[in-house]
Amino acid sequence: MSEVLLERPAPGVTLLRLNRPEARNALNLTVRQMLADHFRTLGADVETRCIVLTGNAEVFAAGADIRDMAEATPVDLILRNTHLLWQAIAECPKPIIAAVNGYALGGGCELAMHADMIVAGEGASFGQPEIRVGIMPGAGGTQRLTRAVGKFKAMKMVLTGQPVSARDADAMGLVTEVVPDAEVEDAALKLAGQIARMPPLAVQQIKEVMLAGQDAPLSAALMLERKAFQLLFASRDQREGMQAFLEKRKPAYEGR
Ligand code: CO8
Repeated sequence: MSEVLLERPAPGVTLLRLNRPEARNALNLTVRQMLADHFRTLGADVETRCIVLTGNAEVFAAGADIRDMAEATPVDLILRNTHLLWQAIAECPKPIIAAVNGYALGGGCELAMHADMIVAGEGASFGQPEIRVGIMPGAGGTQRLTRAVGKFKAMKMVLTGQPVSARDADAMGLVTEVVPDAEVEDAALKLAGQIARMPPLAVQQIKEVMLAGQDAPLSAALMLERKAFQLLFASRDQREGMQAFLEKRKPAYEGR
């Protein structure tokens, strides 16, 4: 069976399920290539309005596959070009929700942080344990984590490798919401369904501006926001959304 399963649980919602339980969903090169391919395809798929990425009830992902790396040389790592695979996820224009049960460690935590929202089960844990196997995070763990939770919390996690609980992750701002373990997938799908019913052009502009704005000076970020805001007034969905409000009816968005 495939190591990444694709399901379409509801209109507009696509679910990607990591499926390597025997290796705790460790992200081997095949899985990372499959994820990149899926995210590239779904980014251009009109039927997909929101993507949910999940693992299983015990583990989201236990990191990069240590067997793939144990004997690797720096040249092997350069030639693998895996940053291009991560980039395919980071550049996906559709909102991504990580639904996390159990461990999200190392590359697994970094994968969750590629998402736009994280729904975590009460028993989930997040960590960057790379230091415990002699290395350091290599897919954004030193950077995305610091941006999410601040230097002082991130340093402790990365320098000790000690994971944090879902509750602590929530308090730090690393997750969107914490729900009972058995409800993680449903909560993520419900959130995805809500987003899937929103006007797609507005969704796309919001994601693009929020992510690009994070890396820009405030003045440039505000300009990006202003331009995107103005651009949406060229869409039929802007007319429809506002007319529907004024006519006290539900909007019927077309995505144009
Ligand atoms: N890689 C390869 N195999 C793994 C991994 C992994 N990351 N994690 C678990 N496995 C395998 C085990 O080797 C074991 O295999 P086998 O049955 O053949 O012996 C099987 O999964 C089950 O593992 P455990 O018996 O350890 O299962 P437990 O439920 O007792 O524990 C844990 C689960 C806590 C998740 C534990 O397996 C663990 O600590 N795993 C390693 C976590 C870790 O160190 N992750 C960081 C990896 S390094 C990394 O992610 C670098 C990212 C860099 C970005 C990528 C740039 C290229």
